[in-house]
Amino acid sequence: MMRIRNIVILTGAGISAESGLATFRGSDGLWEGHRVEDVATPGAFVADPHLVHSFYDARRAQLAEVEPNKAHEALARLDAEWDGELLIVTQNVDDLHERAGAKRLLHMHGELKSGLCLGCGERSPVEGALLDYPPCPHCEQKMLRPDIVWFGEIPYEMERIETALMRADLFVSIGTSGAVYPAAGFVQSAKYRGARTIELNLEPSQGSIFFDESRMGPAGELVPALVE
Ligand code: BV8
Repeated sequence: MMRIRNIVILTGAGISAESGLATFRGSDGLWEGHRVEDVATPGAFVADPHLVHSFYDARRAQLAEVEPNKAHEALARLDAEWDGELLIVTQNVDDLHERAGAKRLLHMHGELKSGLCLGCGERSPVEGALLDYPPCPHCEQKMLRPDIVWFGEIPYEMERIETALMRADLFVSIGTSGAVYPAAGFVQSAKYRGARTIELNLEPSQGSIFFDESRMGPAGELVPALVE
């Protein structure tokens, strides 16, 4: 058995499902209420900023009503105890990983609790609604947009992710459908480097064929079992 030193973990909406946050493509999917084109593209924001702010303001407000689940807590324990390299790359924009205590964490698609100023380009923490048009703390202009990576926009920290994937001995994908790139391609990069690849999901993802092992079931059970 190859010695495992460096781990990359990719998480998607499925890891937050048991906390009560809707996934995107399930029957209760977030996109159900809104067509993707309506809310998660720069064009949508230009066309109807009120709709897009309302969509993200509602999701930001919901964070106060949910808690991290056993899967988030297990990853935070791994983060605290693992003496090799570890990077948790989340596609999620919720704050459940950090609230569970994860430190070596990266939000590649941005965060609900962050705003991006269209005036000065600076990011800043956001707690309340952006529909109230709060002033940017850096430049005072009232031009904050959700700090979310929309379709057609470049995900955050891609170089850092690619470097971690090139060094990984183990790649674990948790609760993602494998529908969105470049995240859906990470398993192939890890495999190319010779990493062991494991998928934990409720059902096979679109990239299941690339994984050495697929374990089907709820993240709240599978992730603690993997970490223990
Ligand atoms: C980019 C915003 C260039 C935040 C999101 C044609 C072919 C290939 C690619 C493209 C193409 N046309 C366009 C593209 C590129 C495009 C893309 O991939 N489109 C897709 C639709 C084809 N990608 C982009 O535009 C990206 N940018 O490519 O830039 C570039 C790239 C690299 C370097 C330089 C330049 C930007 C994509 C980001 C879009 N933003 N979200 C928000 O609003 O929340 S995407 C959104 O969907 C999420 O953020 C998430 O990342 C993504 C996937 O969702 P999942 O997390 O997987 O959730 P989903 O509901 O789909 O699945 C949940 C899974 O969990 C299911 O499998 C389910 O079975 C499982 N599950 C449920 N419950 C549980 C569970 N598992 C375990 N336990 C449970 N209890």
